[in-house]
Order: sequence, then structure tokens, then C-alpha cells
Amino acid sequence: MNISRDKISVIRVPFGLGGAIAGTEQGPTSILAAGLLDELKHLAPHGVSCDEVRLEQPHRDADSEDTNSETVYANSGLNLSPRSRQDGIIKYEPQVRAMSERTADRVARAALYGSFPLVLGGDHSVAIGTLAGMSRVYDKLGVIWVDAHGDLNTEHTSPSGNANGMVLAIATGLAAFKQTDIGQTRRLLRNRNIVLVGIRQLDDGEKTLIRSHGIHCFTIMDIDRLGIQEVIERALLLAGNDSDGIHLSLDMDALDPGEAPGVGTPVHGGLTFREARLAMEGLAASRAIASMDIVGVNPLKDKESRTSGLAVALAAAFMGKRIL
Ligand code: NNH
Ligand code: MN
Ligand code: MN
Ligand code: MN
Repeated sequence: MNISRDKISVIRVPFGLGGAIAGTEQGPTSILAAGLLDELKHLAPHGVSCDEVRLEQPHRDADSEDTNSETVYANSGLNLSPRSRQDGIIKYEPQVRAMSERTADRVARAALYGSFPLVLGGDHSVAIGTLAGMSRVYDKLGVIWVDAHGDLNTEHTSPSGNANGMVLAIATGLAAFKQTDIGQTRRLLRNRNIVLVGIRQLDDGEKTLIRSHGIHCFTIMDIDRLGIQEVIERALLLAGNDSDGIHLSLDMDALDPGEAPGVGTPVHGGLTFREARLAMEGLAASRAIASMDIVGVNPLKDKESRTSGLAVALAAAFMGKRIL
């Protein structure tokens, strides 16, 4: 695989209804304000385009009770108040579907024209759209999922009902919400080409699923033991095995909240910026990555725009910026 990044399509998806708290819908604006396009201009010889997926209802109702889930998650993944969850429900499902369908169209169009899709979220549910769009163009897509969380809940195992925790269950056909519902015609992701990296908070249903479905998972402790470079090399082999391209999904909560505090669901003990940058360089060097999304920046929690600044630095490192 030798996939070009000479031309980049930045696709802004200002959608936050898939996450626990409001604010993430402002992620694209804050990442652009932190200077993304200036960096990319120097790195993409055939140019950078930037446009936005239009959404009808990207925001919460003012009287929404969703903020509940935030405190719940900060403490533990399990101890949930009853009203934050209803079995079998995906919160804001119609909005999530509409957003993912439009995102998929935009991503597929960029990929078909040989432009590298760089999707800016938004909460992680925007990746439902990226994966659906990429799977229209690539027959055998692999995924490297850099995150504190597994995002493998179905609508039945989810402790929150939030779509951002269900993306990979949807993309692999385990959830009731199917990729075919949003215009995907080709095969689904194969479990053995899914690789999670940086994981440190899994719900019980997710643990069971990872074990029973052969999904690869490098926890933060695996990174401590092996080193990030080795983990990335292994991840590329696993995600790339019999694949024709790999989607890289970067949830900024993979980083340690000490360095990247501006995320919806912070979990302590995360990647350092140095590890994340080395990961980006290693991933870029393989030329197997066909698309990327950067999600989870919540400007309302991002004092001094630290997290959006790191998102820009990581995107630039991935696109080829080097210290020397
Ligand atoms: N696992 C939890 C859930 O299903 C939290 C998911 N939140 C994330 N995922 N930020 O990356 O709701
Ligand atoms: Mn059901
Ligand atoms: Mn995530
Ligand atoms: Mn996460």
C-alpha cells in the first residue's frame, strides 16, 4: 500500500450529540483556530480543501439532562444513575444517522477523487460516517483506533446510550443500527483488522466482545511494556493484514488529561504527547493509512486551547512535519 497524502480534504463535522456532554460540536472550529490549515498547507503539495458537513440539529436542547453522564464517567464506568441509560436506546439516533450519512457521502467523494479525508469531529460518532464512507471505496478496510475507550458497546451493553461509545459495534454489524442503513454497499469491517490502541476503560460487554470476536487490543499497559513504537508496528501489521487501506481514528482522550484536558470523557493514565507524536510518525511512514479522523476535542473544557493545539501538532506530525 502506498496511499498518497499529497492532497487533503479537511471535512468538518460539528456534531456533539453522540457524546455525554455538550461542547464537542465546537471541536472543528477550535482545531482550525489552533492553526490546522496553515500547518497542512506546507505539507500537502497538491493542496488542502476544507468544508463542513451541514447538519440540521447538531446541538442539544437547552433542557437536556445529558450532562448527568459526565460525572458518572469521571468516577467509574459502571456506577451509573438509572436515568442516564435506557436499554436498547441510542440517544439522538435520528440525528446520528443523518450526520453519519452525510459524512459518509463527503468522505467517499474525497477518497474517490484521490484526496486524503481528514475528518474533524465532533464526538466519536462522526467516525460511523467516516467508516461507512471509506468502506464504499475500500473493499477491505482495516482500522487503528487510538482511544482511552473501546467504543464497542451495542445499544444493549452501553452504560450510557451515547453513540460515541458504540461506533465499532455499529461498524462491525453487532448493533441494531447497520452501516447498510446509511448507504454502505460493500462488506463490513472484519474484526481481525480492528486494532485498539491506548485503551484503559472498557465496559463489561466490551471486554467480552473483544475476547470473543478476536479484536486486537493494546492497552495502555501494553504500551508501557512494549513501547509505543513496537505497538504501532504491530498494529499496522494486524490492521493491514489482507487489507487495502487502514482508517486511523484518533480520539483525543487517548492522551493523558494532564496534557490534553479538553475532552468530554477524560481518563487518567493516558498517552503522553511524545508517545502520541511518535505514534503518528510511525503510522504515517507505513503509507497504509487511507483516512483519519480527529475527534473528542471539547473547547468548553479546553482551557488555553491546549487540546486543540495538540490535535494540530499530531495532525501535522502525521502529515509529515518533522522536528529536523
Ligand atoms: N464506554 C462509555 C460508553 O459507552 C464511554 C464512551 N466514551 C468515549 N469513548 N469517549 O471514546 O458510553
Ligand atoms: Mn435490540
Ligand atoms: Mn472514542
Ligand atoms: Mn474515548
